[in-house]
Amino acid sequence: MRTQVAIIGAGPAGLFLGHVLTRAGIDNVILERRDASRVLARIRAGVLEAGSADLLRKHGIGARMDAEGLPHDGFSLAFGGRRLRVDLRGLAGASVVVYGQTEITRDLMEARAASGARTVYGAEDVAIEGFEGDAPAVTWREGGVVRRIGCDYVCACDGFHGVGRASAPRATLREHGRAYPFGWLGVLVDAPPADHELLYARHERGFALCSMRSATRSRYYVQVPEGERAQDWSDARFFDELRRRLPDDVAERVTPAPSLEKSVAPLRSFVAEPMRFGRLFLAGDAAHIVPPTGAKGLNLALGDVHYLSEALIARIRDGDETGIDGYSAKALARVWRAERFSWRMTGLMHEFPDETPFERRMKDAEFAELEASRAARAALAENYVGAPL
Ligand code: FAS
Ligand code: PHB
Repeated sequence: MRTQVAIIGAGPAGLFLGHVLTRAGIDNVILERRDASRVLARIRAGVLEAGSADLLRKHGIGARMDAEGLPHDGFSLAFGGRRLRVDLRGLAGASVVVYGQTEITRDLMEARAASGARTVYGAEDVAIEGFEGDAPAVTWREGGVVRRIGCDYVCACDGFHGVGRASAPRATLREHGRAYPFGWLGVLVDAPPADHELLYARHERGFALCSMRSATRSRYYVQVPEGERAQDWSDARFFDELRRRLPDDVAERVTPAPSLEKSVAPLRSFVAEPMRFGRLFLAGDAAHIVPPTGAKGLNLALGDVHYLSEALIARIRDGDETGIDGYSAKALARVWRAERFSWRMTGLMHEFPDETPFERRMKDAEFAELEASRAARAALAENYVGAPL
């Protein structure tokens, strides 16, 4: 078998890349380890930057987002009994769209099925070969049979634990990052949100986040110690802890309901450099991870795909190599800016077990700075709505 671009991973990065390449007439095959229902069952990101929403519209995949997504002009921070609204529209001239990653994945899966482009679900033991030469190939096991597909380029959109970064030459690959001593326990419930906008709350018991998926479906998170297991948390225990961390008026508006999904996400900051190794490219979580406090993970993945798809189209269609030669540096510039913002928001809003009294006072002072300075709030707003592509 042969294709022009082999894509590993059918999460949002892989599906969006396949979508854009197919619309450009470039043949591509996606190889996904899990089945489609497992991919759709994951509850992940909820906030789209304005630039990401524009990307989806530009590539004809934004109709349901525009019909069902919730535009948000701001969000709030709660801190030591005080509350501060960050006016995104007024401070940064842009909004964000609340539209679940699951829905984007569903829209992309439907578009791909309609296009007839090939996706192999249940592809086991995917391996990449020859990417340092000019004839790369990908192999996998399907129904016990080893398959092989030759290609011109391989794009690893296979997440943090994927085979793409693991295949990169150790002598070239540089990895940076840290794990945080806590995670996020998240629940999804069919109940109206506690508020019409998102609320990020810092409390001495730990961080909490009130988010949503629609006017009737809410998404809540509480910070939990690393290693915590979702099965150790009943719904009642979760909502009791959530309410203890929220301002009283918000806590009263939280409507407990049976959890449709409950999971713990470990938090880490991570960047792999470079994002290109010969004819192998990394995109999305395969190359970088941010703590979800800044709502950047999915948006970075879509931004990588924007740069990578433009580069591959220019190379394959016009023989122009400047895009693929510049992909890694261009994507990483945006990645590092989001990494810093996500790391800073995580530091400000979470309780760290080994925090000193001085560090706590520095956080109090940073919140006071946000209250006192429009410029400080504008800088936060600019980062939250996202850097221009
Ligand atoms: P993904 O991990 O989504 O997709 C990679 C795909 O590759 C998967 O389908 C996987 O099955 C497949 N794959 C892996 N290895 C493979 C192999 N060897 N062969 C074939 N296929 C393989 N971001 C936010 O903004 N807000 C959040 O609240 C948030 N919560 C998150 C919670 C969790 C538990 C995780 C892990 C991430 C969360 N993120 C969040 C970040 C998340 O949204 C990612 O940024 C987003 O899924 C990135 O998309 P992809 O790069 O496509 O990676
Ligand atoms: C979500 O709704 O899942 C969500 C929203 C904002 C974040 C993280 C997660 O920063």
